[in-house]
Amino acid sequence: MRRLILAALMLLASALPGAAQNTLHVFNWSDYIDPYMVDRFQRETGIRIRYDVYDSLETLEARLSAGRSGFDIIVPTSEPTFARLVRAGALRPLDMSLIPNARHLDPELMARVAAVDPGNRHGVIYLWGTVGLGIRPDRIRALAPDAATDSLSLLLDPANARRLARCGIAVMDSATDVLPSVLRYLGRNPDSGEQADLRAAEQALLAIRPFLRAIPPSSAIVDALANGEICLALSYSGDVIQAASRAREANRPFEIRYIAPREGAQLWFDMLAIPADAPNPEAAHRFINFLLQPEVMANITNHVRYPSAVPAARALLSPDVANDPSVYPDPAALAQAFVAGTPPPAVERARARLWSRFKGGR
Ligand code: N2P
Repeated sequence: MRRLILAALMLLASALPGAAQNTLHVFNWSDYIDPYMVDRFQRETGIRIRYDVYDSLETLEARLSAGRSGFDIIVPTSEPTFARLVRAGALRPLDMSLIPNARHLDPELMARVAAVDPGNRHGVIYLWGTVGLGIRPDRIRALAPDAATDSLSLLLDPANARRLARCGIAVMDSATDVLPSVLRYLGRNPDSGEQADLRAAEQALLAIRPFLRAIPPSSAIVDALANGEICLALSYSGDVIQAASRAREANRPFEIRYIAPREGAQLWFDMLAIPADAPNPEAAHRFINFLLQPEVMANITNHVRYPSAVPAARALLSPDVANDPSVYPDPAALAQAFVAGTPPPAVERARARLWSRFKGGR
């Protein structure tokens, strides 16, 4: 009898618009939204957002593979993570009738991610960007005056790294988002799983390892650059541009600049997606639809300095963001850019091992 009453009560609770029904659990990259937009969604809908962050695809994948994540919204990069989730059936197909604002999306950009998600059924682009260098031009001019500042050689030529070690160098902690750029710099296939290529990448990384101050989570690089603790970093475009604006706001006596390497920057697209087992898919759809409003997207880009896939948002940006040439990469940089693929599991494991040897400096 007790058990029956309990079952009846539970049934009742799930039918009521109770706590679980009214909560949306978001798992997003750090520094990747305008917090006022989170508040606004909560106020407009009465849905409470529980917001957690990660700062690498490795962390996101680990949390998801543990199972039953409880997340309603995740923001995986189209390749490799989103592609893997689509293939594994781990995402819920989107109900486009609940996302009328998807009409604002740039069809050309959406076509690019359809390569891994036929028909764009499981995700829409949130923000996009590149992987490149954050630099402090004043320190680099002083310590390595002859070094090219538009090339990954600033970091990966050991002669440069040796000279710049004094002002602080950091490489974000992510095999997935660093190795493709290293391979590309070496003139190799960025997706390669060939032993010879991986060995070459490892050697290149080990050769600069003694000169690195840190291999921190990507989220730590923003402040380290803005505070002047480091003068060179490999990280995500918008994170560096956020650092530049934080340095300006704090009246630092130096400038931070973002460099998309001339060897070709890795271009990536981050997707809004709903896990197949999301507890609150209805709220997740509402959130996606909310985010895709041009005015909301403009606020987000103003705040995080990453471009969106909503062209109408561009006219609504604040002038300093709209006029910053590094926020929306110019056509020349885009033509040079490459998109990384989705390495098979064995290659992924070899890369992870390479990365831990690099971190350990052996
Ligand atoms: C934000 C990181 C950007 C996402 N801190 C990289 N795909």
